[in-house]
Amino acid sequence: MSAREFNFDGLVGPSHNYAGLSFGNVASFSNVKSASNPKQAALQGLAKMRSLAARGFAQAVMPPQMRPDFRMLRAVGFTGSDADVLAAAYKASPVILACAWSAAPMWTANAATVSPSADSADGKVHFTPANLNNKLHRAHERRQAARSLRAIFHDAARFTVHDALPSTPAFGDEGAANHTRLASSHGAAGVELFVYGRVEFDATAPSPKRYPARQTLEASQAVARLHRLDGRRTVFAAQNPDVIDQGVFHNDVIAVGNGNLLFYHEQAFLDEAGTLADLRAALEGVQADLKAVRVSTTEVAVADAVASYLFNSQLLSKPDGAMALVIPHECRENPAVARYLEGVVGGGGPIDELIEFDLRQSMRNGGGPACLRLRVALTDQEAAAMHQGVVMTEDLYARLVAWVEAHYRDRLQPGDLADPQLARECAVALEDLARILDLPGLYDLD
Ligand code: SUG
Repeated sequence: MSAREFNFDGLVGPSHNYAGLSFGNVASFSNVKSASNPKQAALQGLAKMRSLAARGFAQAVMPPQMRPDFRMLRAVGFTGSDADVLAAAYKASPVILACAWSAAPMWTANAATVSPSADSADGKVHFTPANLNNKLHRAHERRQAARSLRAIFHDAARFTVHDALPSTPAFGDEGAANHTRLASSHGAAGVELFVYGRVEFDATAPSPKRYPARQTLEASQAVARLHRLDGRRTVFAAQNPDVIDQGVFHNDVIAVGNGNLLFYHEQAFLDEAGTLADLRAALEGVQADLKAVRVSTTEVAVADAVASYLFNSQLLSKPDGAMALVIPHECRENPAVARYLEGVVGGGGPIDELIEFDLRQSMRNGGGPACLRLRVALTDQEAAAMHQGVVMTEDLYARLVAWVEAHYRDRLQPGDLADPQLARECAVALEDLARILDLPGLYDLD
């Protein structure tokens, strides 16, 4: 069946800031409390969307979430008017206040796990919003993530948006950042690879020592069940705990797949040979061959992969069958990675083009090109059935740039998060955005 992969990029929200909230994410910790530029962040993300859409790649936008999350602040005991709540939270716990303001929903690879209709037993596209249990600033994203997905994929005959998994450590789920689909084409039945960092109910399973493993095997298995995947075409692989301890907090920081290609670092998996063998065996069932592009530690050290986000790139299928690799500027600035990439293009391999973007505002919080997008493979009929107001066009791009210019600040520092005026600006901006995207009920404004 003819299908395309839509990339839903997160539109960076007006409260983008550096609060150092993600223990285990090196960039988030290194840039804590530096000043951010939300306007530039949003424009950088929009420039990427526009450019890929102009190249003919199917591109859509995922709206930001309403911040601050007053519901969360009130649930933990801050009372009074909105201004009182902000002042009290700032005084008692600036870090909780920062969590309520976080613009982290911009990294839509963590919004949900998505299985296309070609993979599910009921022929529907399945979405499970990630519960993001591991971090307070992300654990409150699931509500609006489900609401936004249901607004966009409202046709229940074709799409199922599940509730997030139970919010408990056993089911820690980070969405598509730990999930890759391999198939001969976007419309063909494929193999879904779920990568987990720890096993809740097996104390003997290896787990990281320094940084948290955010995804559990139990969560990955639950998502596969919900999505009605075929066990013969589903692979569960353990992430190498040593790389989690080196800052690889999601598998998409060290591996990426597209089509039948898996581009990965030799240290990505706990059992490299076993993972590849499982993928090969599963792919045989759909008459596809695995193409594995393995990067060795001598070519690129894990620290360089983490600093440059080489693997947090997007692999995009082009009409001629080759693939483009979408990378951040940081890849060119890292000597080992730049050297490696010189050999990739023109080397006769499946990747014949590099597309580079300036995403520094996001990168400083540990979010690269692949973090910023949620992949949704859709048949032509499914694409026609989703809400059209989020599809990136030149017209939508122009309207969103004007919207950002009108509503966003170009500098935010920690102290600004106590400012009730900023909260009002964000609310006005998002209400206006809902109109632009033609999604009037997008936000729950009670
Ligand atoms: O969850 N950073 C995000 C980055 C998410 C990247 N996503 C993928 N790899 N798919 C995180 O660690 C930093 C927020 C702060 O520190 O203010 C943050 O949440």
